Amino acid sequence: MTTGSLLAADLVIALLAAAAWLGGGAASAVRRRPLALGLAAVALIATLARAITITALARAGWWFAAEKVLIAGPLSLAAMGVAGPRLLRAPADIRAVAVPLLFAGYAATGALLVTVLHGYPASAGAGLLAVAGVVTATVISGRALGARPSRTVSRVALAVAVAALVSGTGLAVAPGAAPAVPHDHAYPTARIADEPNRRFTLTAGTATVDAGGRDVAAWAFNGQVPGPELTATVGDVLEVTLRNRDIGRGVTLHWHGYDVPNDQDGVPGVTQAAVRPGQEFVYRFRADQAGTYWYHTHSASDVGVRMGLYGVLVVRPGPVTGLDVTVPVHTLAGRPLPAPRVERVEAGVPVRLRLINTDSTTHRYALAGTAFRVAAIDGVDLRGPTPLVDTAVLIPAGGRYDLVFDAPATPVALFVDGRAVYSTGPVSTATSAWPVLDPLGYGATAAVPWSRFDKTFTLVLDRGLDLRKLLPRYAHTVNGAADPDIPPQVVRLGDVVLFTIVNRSQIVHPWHLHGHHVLVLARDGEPAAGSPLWLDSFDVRPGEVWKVAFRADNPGVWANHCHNLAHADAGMTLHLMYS
Ligand SMILES: [Cu+2]
Repeated sequence: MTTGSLLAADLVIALLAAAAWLGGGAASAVRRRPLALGLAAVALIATLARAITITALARAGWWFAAEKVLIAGPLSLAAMGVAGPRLLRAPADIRAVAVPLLFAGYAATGALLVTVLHGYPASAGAGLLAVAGVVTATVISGRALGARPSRTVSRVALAVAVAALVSGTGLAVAPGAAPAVPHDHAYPTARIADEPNRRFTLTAGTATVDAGGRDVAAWAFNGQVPGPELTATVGDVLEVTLRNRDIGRGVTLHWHGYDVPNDQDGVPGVTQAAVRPGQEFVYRFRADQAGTYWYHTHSASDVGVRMGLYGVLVVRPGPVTGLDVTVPVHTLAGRPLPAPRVERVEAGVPVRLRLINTDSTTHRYALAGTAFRVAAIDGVDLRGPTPLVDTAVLIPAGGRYDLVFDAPATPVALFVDGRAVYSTGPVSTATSAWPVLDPLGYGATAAVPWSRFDKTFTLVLDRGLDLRKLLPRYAHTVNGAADPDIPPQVVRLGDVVLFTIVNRSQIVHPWHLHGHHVLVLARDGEPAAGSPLWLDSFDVRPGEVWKVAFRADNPGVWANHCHNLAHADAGMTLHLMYS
């Protein structure tokens, strides 16, 4: 059983236990004896089963189980201790166990709420708040059912409630002594002085574009979705003038995966001010990395990219040989892009398909009709890629895979989530049952260039209630906090930095660090066993633990966030800062 399914199972069992205790309490209050006893038995079994799931989660990693062991554990023990003996005495009047059963129900509910609303790390405040809630609800129920709670119980309830309030709700991590990320300061640009030889102008504006045969409202660069394809050869100096015609939320250009100098990175409020309607901003950088990349707005990025403000950036090492095709996949107004493309290719021609996922969720790609190799991931060539046949690849949000093959005499077709996107003729192959490539075991290994790390950081990805803003929100959190309250990660130039990224939520988080490619060291304790993987976008699935490392060689303030852009907007963004 994976840790992800254990997390889901634990949640279901916790829900079942809480519902059964509460149902048993309610049934006994109205003297439905068999129903009350039956529900109590279910509750007892579910509570015992939780001991198993919590133990297994603790073995998978303390991050997955901390608040369950420290808060749910004691609350469950109290529930069993109070309700169990009274049930075993089999009282003549079943109503006598109503309050103990309800107490157990409140305890189980409190523990569940701590996991769902608070999560990691466990805090004394959250524990006290849960206990205060349980005691208060029990006292109120007792009064309603005519039981007279002792003065001691009432006093204890009051004391715990006061302690919970005094210690803070614990629903957000205090920012502590970490330095703040500078926002909206003056933005000095140290734009490189070299004379550009590749010039582009991108004008952002509202537009009506064709998406799968239907006109839809979009935000577009130069009136098209995707925007113009920007191409360059290694050594070129690019100059891109961004103009905003009428996008009220502002626009910027972020060069996704391209490790440009910090002041060219296009993060509004951090590396530049957003470009407002009527304004412009000029980006200039040297194309020193070959590979497949893309650009997109980072201003109101969730809605901006979804509405169409993105395009392809390809940097080639030299002149094109053979056929070089870019396939940027996107969902615009619910319709898949690009439109299917069919072209004849002579047998023997070398083909490179540059697959780009510009959506916020994972896509599945299957190339049918030929053997192929994955030549590069996230713009970086793989070492010793071997031929693959009838194998699918999963590309995370923001990620890129380059597939290469020599065109066979028979047609080939690329399917994205079962839809043919590119083909050289008719192909009817069912690809849905194909195995999926695990890039951590693909290609030829090489030694990790570092044996020790100057800085280590752990990022625990979760959900939680964020009360810092005027309106409470159910945020996507890192280490229990949401943007802008997540402390920045401070490194020095030259540091070798290790990230441990833990997903204890129920959803995939495609992780994306700006300005650096990270080397994958291990996933779930298993060392990466294939070609070195230098990634800028990787899916951390529920229950997974990734270890990645990089050398801090690009000074500045860098966004470090989930590339499901709705999650990034809802709190899952922090920053890497050079001291
Ligand atoms: Cu996410």
